[in-house]
Amino acid sequence: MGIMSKATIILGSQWGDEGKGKIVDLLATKADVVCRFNGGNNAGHTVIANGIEYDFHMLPTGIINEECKSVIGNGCVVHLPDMFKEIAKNEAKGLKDWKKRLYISDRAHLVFDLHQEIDGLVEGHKGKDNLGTTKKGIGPTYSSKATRNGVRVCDLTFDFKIFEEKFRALVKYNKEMYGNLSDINVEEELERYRKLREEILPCVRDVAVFLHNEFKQENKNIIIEGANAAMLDIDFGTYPYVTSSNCTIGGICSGLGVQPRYIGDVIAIVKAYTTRVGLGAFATELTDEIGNHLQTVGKEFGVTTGRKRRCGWLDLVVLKYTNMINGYTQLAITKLDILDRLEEIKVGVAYKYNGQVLDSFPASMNVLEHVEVEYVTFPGWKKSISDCRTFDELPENAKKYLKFIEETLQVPIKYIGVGKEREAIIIID
Ligand code: 2SA
Ligand code: GDP
Ligand code: MG
Repeated sequence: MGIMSKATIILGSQWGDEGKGKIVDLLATKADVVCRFNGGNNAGHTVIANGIEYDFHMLPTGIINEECKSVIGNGCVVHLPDMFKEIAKNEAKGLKDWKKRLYISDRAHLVFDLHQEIDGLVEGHKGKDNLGTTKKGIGPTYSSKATRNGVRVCDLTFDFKIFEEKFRALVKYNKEMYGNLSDINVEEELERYRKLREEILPCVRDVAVFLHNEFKQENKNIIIEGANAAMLDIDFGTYPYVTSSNCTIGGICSGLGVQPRYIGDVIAIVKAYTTRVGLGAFATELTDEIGNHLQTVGKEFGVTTGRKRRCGWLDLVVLKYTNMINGYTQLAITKLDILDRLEEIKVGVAYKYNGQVLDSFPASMNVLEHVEVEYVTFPGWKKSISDCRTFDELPENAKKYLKFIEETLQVPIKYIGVGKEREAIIIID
């Protein structure tokens, strides 16, 4: 097969916000390339580097490393005005020369303001059955892609006349589909995009070709960063309470044009408990004071919308299922420190429905909403682990908790997060 490099994959293994940003950042300090393959600025990845807190939504987390190329793949959807706001915010924190190292796929689809408005209209129309989306226009843009009237980055950069035609057609179609869509000043919008075009021109390329050439070389350090998470995957997640992209392993090949043979380690980012933002069934959810404790101590608020995240016990049924789909080779357990003060800690190990243990994760939300969870209970360690930097330094009860996760999933733990800062991590060799 000749010389080649393989990518390290970072995937959310639960419902998102597991702390992917922090682990990507850790690996990105030595990376040549960091890629996003799915989603848009619905994602919110927090990184605390050199005392500065960054939150990335559309930009790959690698963007703060000046030696690293950051790639937005064809599987992503991009709202350019929001991306420039994100860039400006990060420039104020010291981000420099991003134009030289941000590569945007010419095949990525553009999110327009009208998609964001439609997101709100659809949610409003669903009333109490809404999904709790981020209202960033993600679903409507992937809908435009699937109905084949979406507008891609290449339409904007190749010839503005083509963009103009496609944009006018998109507005007309959606005005017809959504009678209460507000009036769009098409001429103003076109003017705005004429300027944005100039800004992004240096960044746009066929990123599949770029990546293919990188992979063909030896010793290239390539990180692929998942946005959202397995249980939000449009195919394998808790449909319809999901996002509109493939957040699981298959999304990498289709969202970047990467061959399966270039996939190396697959790191599952696993929060030591479970959170979910937005609506949908959540079997191990805690609506009591322990749930409130996790929410408060874990500062569980959405990075994009500021919404409170729902909290619950770790769910190994979810993790076994997402491991089956993604094939994890390493685990990164994050936010273990948030469990420091608990008397006891539970872990969901099986779902029962109508008195029978289920042998797979239910596809139907009607089943999931009514499962009974079987738990294993562990004693808490009741002391701070924030200063621990080796596995041996952890309290015995914390070690037992971690070993149980590792043994159940049969995947080794490589990283343990003990605080939010970059250095608050245990790395197991
Ligand atoms: P969307 O906007 O169409 O993708 O929403 C569909 C569902 O996907 C969930 N979703 C998320 N869940 C966790 N984290 C996300 N990113 C932000 C964060 C969320 C925030 O990092 O905190 O700030 O609220 C994210 N993005 C989408 C969403 O809640 C819906 O359930
Ligand atoms: P992502 O979407 O998976 O990148 O995660 P988010 O950034 O949305 O949410 C994770 C939150 O947990 C952020 O505020 C991180 O700073 C924080 N965090 C990550 N790892 C740890 C950890 O090990 N301990 C603590 N206390 N916080 C962490
Ligand atoms: Mg997040």
